[in-house]
Amino acid sequence: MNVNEAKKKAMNGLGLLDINSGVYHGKWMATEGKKSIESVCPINGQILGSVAQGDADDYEQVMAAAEKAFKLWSKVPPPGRGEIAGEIGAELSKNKELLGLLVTLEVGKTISEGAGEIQEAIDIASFAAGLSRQLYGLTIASERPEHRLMEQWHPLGTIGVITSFNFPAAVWAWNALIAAVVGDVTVWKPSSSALLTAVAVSRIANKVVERNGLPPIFLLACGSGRTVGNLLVNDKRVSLVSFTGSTATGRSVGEQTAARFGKSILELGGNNCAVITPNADIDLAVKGVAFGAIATAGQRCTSTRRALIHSSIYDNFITKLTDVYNKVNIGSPLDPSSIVGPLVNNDAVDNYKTTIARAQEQNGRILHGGNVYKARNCKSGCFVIPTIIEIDKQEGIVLEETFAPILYVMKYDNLQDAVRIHNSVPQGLSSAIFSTDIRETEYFISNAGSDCGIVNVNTSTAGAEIGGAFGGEKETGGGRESGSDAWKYYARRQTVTVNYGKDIPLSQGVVFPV
Ligand code: UN1
Repeated sequence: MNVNEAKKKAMNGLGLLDINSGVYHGKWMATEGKKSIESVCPINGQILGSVAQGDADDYEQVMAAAEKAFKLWSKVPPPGRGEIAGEIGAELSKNKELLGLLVTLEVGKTISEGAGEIQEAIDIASFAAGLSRQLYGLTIASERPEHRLMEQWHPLGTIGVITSFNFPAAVWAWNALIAAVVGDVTVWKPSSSALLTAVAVSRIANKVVERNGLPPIFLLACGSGRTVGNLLVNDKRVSLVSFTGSTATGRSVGEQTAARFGKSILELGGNNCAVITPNADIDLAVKGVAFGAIATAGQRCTSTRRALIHSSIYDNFITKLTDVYNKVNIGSPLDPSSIVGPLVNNDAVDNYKTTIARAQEQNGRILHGGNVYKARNCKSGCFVIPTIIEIDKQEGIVLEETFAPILYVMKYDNLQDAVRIHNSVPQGLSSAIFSTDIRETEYFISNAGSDCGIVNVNTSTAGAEIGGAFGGEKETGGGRESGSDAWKYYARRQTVTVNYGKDIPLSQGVVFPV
């Protein structure tokens, strides 16, 4: 399939137009007179369509609708909310192929990864549906006679969800569907590089809401970070801001939200490392590292950016890894044989080049790649060759996250050293150890081991399942989303004490004789 055919199929199938409304507040904002942003296909630079942007007035309308919707939605019993999440999952399933194709066209993921992205949203929908019947609180033993102590979880209100281009549907679903079953409403500000996907997903979710006669609980506010983004972050009506993006922007989102005593979930940069010990199943480790470093052209928060390899197996591992890199097909992600699609835009290509130049200045030796790539029938110039750079010292550019397929490889001699190097970066999202020795793997997942929010044994740093809590430590921001009990971030905990006796005994033995 070429871009034109795919564009026709996805845009027609999903009912997308040349100019689409990017604001939903119970109805779709009229597009006339609004500034619109073009969605550019990173495969060949073709314009896919445009999305009209909201301004400060549109934002106000969205917020007013959100506040009204919350009053009604929070009264719906959670299992009823779960049914809506389930129905959205079913609608996403029906449109999985088309939505996946749109993701491929808009951000350049392979067909398989585009479909996987939508599957991730479908999975979270069924998780949220089940969760809606499991929003448990505790009952705690009271120290006072005839007293009951317990905790319950109430919805927060309006949640701002600011997402990045690289998971343009799944990360919305992680936040919006979990928040919805908790009883919240969400205002989504998607990345300007993935606006059509946001519009398509929002339409599907809102059709379900509308046909059930419910108020608008999934609001959309496409607009620039400077207007809509800033308004959301600084708005006291927004109880929680969930932000996915760079550490630099996330730092300021966190500070501004905290300054108004708002809550935030920050999913920021990763600098994920795989440790390969002498006891590793080398072929499995090679596959795990290659997938982590190359998939999504290295544009996942969880992409493998560093590999620490024991010196006794280093040469063998590198030979096998470069063999895999040599066989990897770079080209249009619409072609099922391509494993590496384009980077999202030309800025990303510039970052790739600058990072490689800086690594070389630091005596990094290129073992594979190092250059942009001219893919057949692809005119965008966004294609790059997955790159392996050997380094001796972890410093400078290696401490930074570059959203590109660049893997730094290093040697180590003992596992304690490897863990020290592994942890000596500012970020703390995902990590992996490849070893068949239980002592090594248990050490790595112990408190003395990886300091990341996610740790993997014999599998890649990338590709987390939705059932676990997703997020990381240090400059990754500390937030948790998706599975496990991450729903608690979207709720306010209330401790309840009930006295059912005829006296009023005080805690801590305090006497108050009145
Ligand atoms: C991200 O890159 O922001 O674990 C999310 C993974 C995906 C999610 C990544 N399930 O790679």
